[in-house]
Amino acid sequence: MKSTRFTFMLVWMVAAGVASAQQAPLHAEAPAPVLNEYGQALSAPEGELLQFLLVNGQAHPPAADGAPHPSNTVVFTTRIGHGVSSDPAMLGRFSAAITPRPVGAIFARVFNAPTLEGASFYTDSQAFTPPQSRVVFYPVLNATTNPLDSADDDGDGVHNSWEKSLGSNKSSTDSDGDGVPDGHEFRAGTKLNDASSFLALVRLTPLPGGHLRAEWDAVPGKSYQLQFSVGDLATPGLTFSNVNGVITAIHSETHTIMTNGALSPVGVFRVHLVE
Ligand SMILES: [Ca+2]
Ligand SMILES: [Ca+2]
Ligand SMILES: [Ca+2]
Repeated sequence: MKSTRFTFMLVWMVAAGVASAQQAPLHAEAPAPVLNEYGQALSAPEGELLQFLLVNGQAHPPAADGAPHPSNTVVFTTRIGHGVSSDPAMLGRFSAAITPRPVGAIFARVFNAPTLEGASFYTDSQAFTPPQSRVVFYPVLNATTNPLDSADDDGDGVHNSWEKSLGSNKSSTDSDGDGVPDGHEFRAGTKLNDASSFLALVRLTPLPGGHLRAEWDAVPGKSYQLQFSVGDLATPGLTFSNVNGVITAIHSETHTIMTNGALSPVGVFRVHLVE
């Protein structure tokens, strides 16, 4: 009789222990700021969308609209910036208590916007299988650089996700109508949705001694080569030669000085983007 009662107690305690482990949330924290597609920490005031999904065999990419693959069920949703202080040092981070505690391997997915409708890029973490013990999941997320929609509807060399990020038109090869195709603006770093922004010479200024200062709208970090050809734009087969060396812009307006340039015959200048 005594022995039977002891057995009953033991079974009850084991069952209670299992129930308690299942109810404990799984804590997850970003070990480093999550960056966006421009390399800056995610910082939307309402927080970018953060999902935890079941691996269930394999972590598949989301659909172009951000919907998860049917086998990767979303088990918990929160936002970047939640669970951490508003200190600037905590930008791009989060802390989450995932409830109910997932059973099986999970991974984290971060979008570059607070909603799927606004998102254009995402990133996935490594897979993590929650153990019974209180171990924190540190998802490695780096940067939202995976395009949700890598198709290029208008064939201008800028895929649909970048067109969405940059605010340009995925159905127009020159979104702002400034005469410079979106693909060229993308490479030059100028704005695809601003007709006043494009790579162009803005000023030629004669200097004392017959020299000529040529100035162009530049994008810091991009490199340029000024070139010159004798003739005019109607001249067939203009032959351009370099004026000075390649210049990497530090400021938005960049210039170089052509020695004796003001004394040269009538000609055409052009600025070549060096990649
Ligand atoms: Ca495009
Ligand atoms: Ca376009
Ligand atoms: Ca433009």
